[in-house]
Amino acid sequence: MSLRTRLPRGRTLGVVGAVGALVAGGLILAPMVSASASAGCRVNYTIANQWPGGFTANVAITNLGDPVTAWTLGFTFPDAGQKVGQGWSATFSQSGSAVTAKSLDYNGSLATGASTSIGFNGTWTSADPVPGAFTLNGVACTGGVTTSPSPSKSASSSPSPSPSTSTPPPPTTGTPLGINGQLHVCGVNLCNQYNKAIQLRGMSTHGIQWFASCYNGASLDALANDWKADLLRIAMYVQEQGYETNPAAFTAQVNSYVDLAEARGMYAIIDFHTLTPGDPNYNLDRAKTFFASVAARNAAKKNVIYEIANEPNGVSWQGIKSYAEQVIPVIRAADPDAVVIVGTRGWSSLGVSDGSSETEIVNSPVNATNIMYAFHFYAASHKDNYRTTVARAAKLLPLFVTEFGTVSATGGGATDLSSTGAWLDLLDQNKISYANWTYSDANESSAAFKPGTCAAGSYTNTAQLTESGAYVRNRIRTADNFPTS
Ligand code: IDC
Repeated sequence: MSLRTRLPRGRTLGVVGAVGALVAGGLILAPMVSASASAGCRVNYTIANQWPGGFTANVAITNLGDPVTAWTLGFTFPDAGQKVGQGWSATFSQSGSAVTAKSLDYNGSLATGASTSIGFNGTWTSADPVPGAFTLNGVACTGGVTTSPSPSKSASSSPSPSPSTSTPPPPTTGTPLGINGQLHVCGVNLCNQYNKAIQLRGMSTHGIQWFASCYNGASLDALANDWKADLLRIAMYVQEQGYETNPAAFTAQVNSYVDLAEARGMYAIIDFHTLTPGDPNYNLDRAKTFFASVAARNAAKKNVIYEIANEPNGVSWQGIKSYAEQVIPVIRAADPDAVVIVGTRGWSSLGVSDGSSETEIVNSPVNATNIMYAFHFYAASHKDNYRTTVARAAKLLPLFVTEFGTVSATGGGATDLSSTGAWLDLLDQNKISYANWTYSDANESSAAFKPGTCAAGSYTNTAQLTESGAYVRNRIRTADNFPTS
């Protein structure tokens, strides 16, 4: 087994081995040959959250044996009806009731006594007993398996993707970015630097190739201070006179908006706004070039979230997944800790607009950690059957509503504020973050401002708001109350 091949690594085997074995609980079979390793582990398996049909499990692993540079955790569910869905901080696979979780590059090295945390969302038919037969690199975890009681549903207890987290200092400023700092995905939620689930609420730009006059210091002051928004989504179309026509200029424009948002304490979603054609693979090479550049340039910033494909359409989930699994490593290579959002089938409808559902994602999630899935709606077009899907999927997948409209899917027509209210209540209840289409003065009812507002620079004049803008601003500007402890 793998331990044998990984040792020794310039250490005094006997001493470390003996210590490891002793800590493991004393039941020692002395090493048979000098080249064999001491192995041992302790596991704390916590059901952090549960709901009808599913649960979130956190698994803390402590290496009680010799240092390892990669590990595989094994365990067995009490019955084969229990399934691992999306996992984080490890690569999970399952065969029957047997599960394995393999370490990733950044958390494979575990010194003697060191711990790391992984987790996953699972499905079950009823709240089953915890799994057993835990092994680390094939050796039974004799150091004990403890379980923690399930906390209340609202408690946020999932681990950070980074293996060792120290408690950050208290917030230094009152901005959304100042309070929340670097974000990460925790279970099905977006979590802040205190590992607490948060919801971000903000606005999407219109196409930045058309509405550049709407994005400047004054308009973003209004978004941060008058709207009290947490978030600006930067919609960089790829076609329709967008990125493909001048990659360098559009990359620079996006970066300048990231900086404007950061200076005002707001998060920025860099949206690779693919729309027509709908298969993101058409733009795969452009996406790699673009994201390599913006991820390297913005790696040190804490306010950037990457959205790799706006609205895939006319493409299967497998096609989207393949695209994501090629673009995400490009981002991670430059900016390892940023959250990445993946568009979903049927114009980011979780497949519903194609007659499918979230099940295809749950059954075949993108093989990456620290990611979320996009859901979009237009309130006058997408109603109860979409809401039912989101309410169900929110328990299984980390969702981010990176775009929604109060109007029809054309971006025009009458506002439907009753449907919009039902949607935003659902998102609030599930702490699903959102951005509204659009913070612009486009001549269409989805725009927040009346035509001419951007030329006049009158962003804080509420008489300039459209019906949609007035409604969404009222929803967004209510207090966030971001949790810090
Ligand atoms: C719309 C704009 C409209 C523009 C059109 C084509 O509002 O002015 O002419 O795109 O580029 C989406 C897309 C978003 C659409 C929006 C409204 O992500 O690009 O913007 N919409 O149709 N998905 C569903 C609706």
